[in-house]
Amino acid sequence: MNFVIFLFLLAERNLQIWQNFDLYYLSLIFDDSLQGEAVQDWREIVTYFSYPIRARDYSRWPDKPEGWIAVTEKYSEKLMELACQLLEVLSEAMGLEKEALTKACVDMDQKVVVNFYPKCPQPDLTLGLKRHTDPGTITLLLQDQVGGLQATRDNGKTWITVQPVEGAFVVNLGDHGHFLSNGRFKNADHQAVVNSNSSRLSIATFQNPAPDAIVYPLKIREGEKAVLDEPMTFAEMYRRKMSKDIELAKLKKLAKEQDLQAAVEKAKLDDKPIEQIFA
Ligand SMILES: O=C(O)CCC(=O)C(=O)O
Ligand SMILES: [Fe+2]
Repeated sequence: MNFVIFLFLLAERNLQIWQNFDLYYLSLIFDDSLQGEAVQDWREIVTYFSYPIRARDYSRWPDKPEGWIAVTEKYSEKLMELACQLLEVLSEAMGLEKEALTKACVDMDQKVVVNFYPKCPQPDLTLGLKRHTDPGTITLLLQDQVGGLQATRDNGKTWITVQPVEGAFVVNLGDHGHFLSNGRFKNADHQAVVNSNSSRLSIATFQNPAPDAIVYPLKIREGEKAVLDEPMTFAEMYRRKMSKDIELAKLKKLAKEQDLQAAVEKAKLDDKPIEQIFA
């Protein structure tokens, strides 16, 4: 069975798979979804770590439906190979030896996230997944034919829909890839929109460096400034990103509350009944 259909059936039927995940996974989900946000993402996810193999905890992998583990193992292995090949090409494009980027990852981690975006009755009011950049080195995304992924190159002025292509992966560079290339390879902002006609499924495979891998540009060309002030571990880079994102989310929430408060105050002055403000 086609892997996407396989996963799609799982998600569509909302099978026991969700129940097989325990608190450990739930905490990861909450870690990813920025608790400070005023609006939550319109998506459900299943996530697991597939590399390094020694860190796999099969007791936490779902055993239903039959075949899940074997298909998932194969998929993870093939995607690890593909990601390493892509990193070789990118290393060469930077004028470095083929292994430069994979070596900088020390021992590459892989995390697979299955995103399920249910149909949304009012898609204009929400997003399946809010605007973000991926933190890791490179991401390979498989999406079904529904479409909803958008990316921007101009800081959000124009969003481009990434049309699904049957059998093709969307490849995007994460923050780590951006830093290692000294900003030559962009970590494009992206988001996922939802729609009222169909649910949507995508599978993101994140290739990340080991937590203690050092993050710093591998090559700084003449006349360029380093995009980072100092080398740091990937764990530290991730921690800083998360705290910045949480701060931003809190500020957005506050601004929204203040807008609401201002509207209430104004309505009081205009003597408008409160029900009309929220109508
Ligand atoms: O579902 C998509 O199209 C985007 C998923 C994504 O960006 C992510 O999981 O980080
Ligand atoms: Fe992403």
